[in-house]
Amino acid sequence: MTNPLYDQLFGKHAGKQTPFLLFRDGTVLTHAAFLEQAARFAHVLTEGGLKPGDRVAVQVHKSAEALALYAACVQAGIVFLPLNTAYTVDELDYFIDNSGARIVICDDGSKTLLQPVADRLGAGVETLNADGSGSLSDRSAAMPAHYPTVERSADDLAAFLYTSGTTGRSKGAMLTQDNLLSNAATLADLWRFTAEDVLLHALPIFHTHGLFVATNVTLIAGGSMIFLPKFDQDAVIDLLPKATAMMGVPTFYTRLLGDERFNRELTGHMRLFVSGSAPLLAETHKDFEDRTGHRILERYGMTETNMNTSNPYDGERKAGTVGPPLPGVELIITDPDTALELPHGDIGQIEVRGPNVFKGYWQMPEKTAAELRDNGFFITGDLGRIDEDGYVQIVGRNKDLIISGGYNIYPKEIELLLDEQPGVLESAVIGVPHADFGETVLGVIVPRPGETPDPEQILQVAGASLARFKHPRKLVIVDSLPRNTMGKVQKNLLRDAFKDTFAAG
Ligand code: MCA
Ligand code: AMP
Repeated sequence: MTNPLYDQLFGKHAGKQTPFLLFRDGTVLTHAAFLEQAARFAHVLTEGGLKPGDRVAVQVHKSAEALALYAACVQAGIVFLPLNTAYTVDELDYFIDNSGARIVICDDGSKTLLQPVADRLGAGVETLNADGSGSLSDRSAAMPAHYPTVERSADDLAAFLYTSGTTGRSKGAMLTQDNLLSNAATLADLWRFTAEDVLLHALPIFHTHGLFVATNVTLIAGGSMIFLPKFDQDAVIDLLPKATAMMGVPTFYTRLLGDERFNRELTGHMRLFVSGSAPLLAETHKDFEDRTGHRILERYGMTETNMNTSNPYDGERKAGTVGPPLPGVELIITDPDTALELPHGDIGQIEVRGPNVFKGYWQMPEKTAAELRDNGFFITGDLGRIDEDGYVQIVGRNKDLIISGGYNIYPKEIELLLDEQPGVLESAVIGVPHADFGETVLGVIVPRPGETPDPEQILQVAGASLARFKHPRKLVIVDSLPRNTMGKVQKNLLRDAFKDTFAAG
């Protein structure tokens, strides 16, 4: 085998005239046509001087071509670095610089802003638009539809995904071919994916869930995907009759439950609904079953580890749990202070080890050492327990993280920005319950003595440098922040004080 990830996900479908991507307008892209486009892109990238192991930073809208670019990188041994389309130029500057990406691929609309950043950092720029047009596609048109797959081993890097941290600086999680491949194989088997499956794909493809779980699982099984540019309720309801399975964040399911067209009749033929990326309320699990007769299958993962646990396909899918560890994955509960394993049933920090666990953070050995133990266990930062049936329950987080609609937001990054604003002495950013997004961002500000910060103006400044989903939905001004005897801000008290701010959505 020359390139295990390419061979298992893509190569084995070469020449197949079977449907791979289905679109709302009825268009179908076959496996063969998809792979030919990928091969053409691989030629453009390597003729542009990229070598195996080089990084390509990609901030493009979801499209067949965007996915073909991922396949092209795998085939050419290039490290694929997908970036949230909501990121601002300031945010992208950091990712391009930190990763040392040799080329940036964005849409024509972002090129003017990104070109100077790329020039300063010595990277090239190509464009790829939502409709598949752009300089990358133009250049690819003249390229051969076959590309000699570059040899890679299971331990070679396949992708970087940036994940924020408690210090506010994002870290590039280095994922190997085997991290992705082993997880895709395990999940496809566990969730019984076959070539007959049609996955309704409404997730973004710049994160683990939409790219490595949804797409890789479908590809390894040889199935097809109804490929929606984003979650659009009408489109999902229109197309569900053609699908066999769907994966989503809890917001997808709460939104669908708010629509009376989403009922037993519409979903009766479906084989599977999977949820992850954020906690699914037991209440949503129950409402979903009452409405459709389906029990959502909840699983638990992270950027650094892909998926760790899953409720079973057959057998009890327990609401409020994320199921037992996946085959091949070890999961232990440890004491955060002593790092010792806790007795069965106790609450502690969740640690995982297995072929799914990443190689470390790019050029950050201290951060890697702090989270990835020498014995191979990764400290997830989640708190949980294992119940009497071996199912994992996540009960909280030992890390300061907000999850809004499935997107992760690290308060520190926002606090650093708020603290710099005129009239602000200090700030605390917290997550508070939100009916649609699960949690949303609230900023708490303490003014400098005698000064009156202007929340409107502060929100405007934040808007210029932070992705929209990270913006505080509200800023409140308080006299002081509650602190414990060690001087640490007691965010739990703030969360409690402001828990009803958005309770009604
Ligand atoms: C959009 N907005 C958001 C979010 N999404 N704000 C906070 N949190 C969000 N998640 C902004 C929009 O810019 C817009 O701002 C306003 O909120 C409302 O937009 P709306 O149209 O309602 O939102 P949407 O475009 O429908 O998007 C909501 C969404 C989307 C469908 C839930 O966020 C989504 O697809 N989330 C999935 C994220 C995901 O794939 N996570 C997996 C990460 P304005 O109105 O001001 O313009 S991987 C992971 O976590 C691990 C590994 C795992 O286990 O899977
Ligand atoms: P990310 O940084 O995007 O990799 O997000 C990973 C985090 O999402 C995990 O550490 C958990 O805190 C959270 N997460 C993922 N799936 C679930 C789930 N099913 N239930 C609760 N939290 C989850």
